[in-house]
Amino acid sequence: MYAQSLNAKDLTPVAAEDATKLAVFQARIDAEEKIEPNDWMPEQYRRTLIRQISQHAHSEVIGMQPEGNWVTRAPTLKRKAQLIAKIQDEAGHGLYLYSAAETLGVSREELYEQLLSGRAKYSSIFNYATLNYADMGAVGWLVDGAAIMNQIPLCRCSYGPYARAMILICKEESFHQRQGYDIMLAMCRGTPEQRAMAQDALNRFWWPSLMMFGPHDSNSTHSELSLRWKIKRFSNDGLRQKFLDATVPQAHYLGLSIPDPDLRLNGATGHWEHGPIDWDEFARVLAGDGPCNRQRMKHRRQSEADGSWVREAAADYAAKHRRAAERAA
Ligand code: BYC
Repeated sequence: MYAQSLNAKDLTPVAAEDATKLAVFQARIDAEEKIEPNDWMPEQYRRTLIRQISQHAHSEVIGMQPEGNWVTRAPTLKRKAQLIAKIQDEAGHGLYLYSAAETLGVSREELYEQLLSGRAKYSSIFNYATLNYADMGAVGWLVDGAAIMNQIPLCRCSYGPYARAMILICKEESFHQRQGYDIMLAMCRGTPEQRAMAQDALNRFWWPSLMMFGPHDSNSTHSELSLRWKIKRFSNDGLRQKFLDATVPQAHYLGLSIPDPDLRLNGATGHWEHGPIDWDEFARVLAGDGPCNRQRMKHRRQSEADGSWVREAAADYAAKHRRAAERAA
């Protein structure tokens, strides 16, 4: 079962919160204080964070796959080393984020189970195929570019462990974005064939990158509460706009054209405006029917199974040392 339509939301009803505690909590948020694991927090705040942080962690883990596809075929030693470093960073981001989620009282095993059973979501973008090496450029430039736009404000998230994890993650994402743009630049300065590959990669990754920011604000179920609690600092559309304004000039500098006939600069506002996003495609990908959903989950489950002997050996080794320490005590 590969659908992401079923998700790992905790559906047990949330009991009414104590009004006084809620008011004190909101005052702390409004005063920009960080909420820490042992502080009182509304149950809905805890659940929202577990949902968002774990989806984010799963995205980092699944996000290694489209790039892993190109490690052996990256054109030079430098490009291979960069790609391996980037993939390794993403594994690290996943681990930081699972740790941040654990501070909210959920176990890592539970979160893994939600991903492997298909109940948890991960970012829609990782269900698209990486068909040629220029896709490594487009992923770095656009996907990591969109990720940074979304994640820099998360460094100011009201929940301390998530906000602190995001600081290192954003620094590394910034390197990822630059290496992606560097690939695009090299290809756009290369042969006509390389230039065509870069344009093709942009054509395929443009719209899925805009979708990464989530549904329009009018259809975003969680934004209102997440903004009030300063989990999110900007709305989905607000961040999509920032991404558009930053990225369109970068595409022009590369000499590439954005695959959107309705794209226009609004002279009055100074902002770029995009054409309609295909939300049916977004819904299909979230429902498990994107180009690579099945492959991504199959691969993830296989890796989990292949690695089980390592986990068992590590657990046995830890138990042996625990027993030895108990005997010596
Ligand atoms: N894909 O009410 P909304 C990365 C879901 S970057 C799948 O607006 P929210 C990386 C949403 O979960 C990518 N699902 O939700 C980069 C909700 O469903 P549920 C990861 C999506 O949470 C490079 C429903 O739609 N980044 O890791 O307020 C290399 C309604 O949406 C998507 C993060 O996770 C989507 N694109 O806002 C490697 C950043 N968009 O849960 C790795 C942290 C929406 O009700 N996350 N949905 O079933 C966030 O900032 C927010 O969760 C979002 C969505 C802006 C993504």
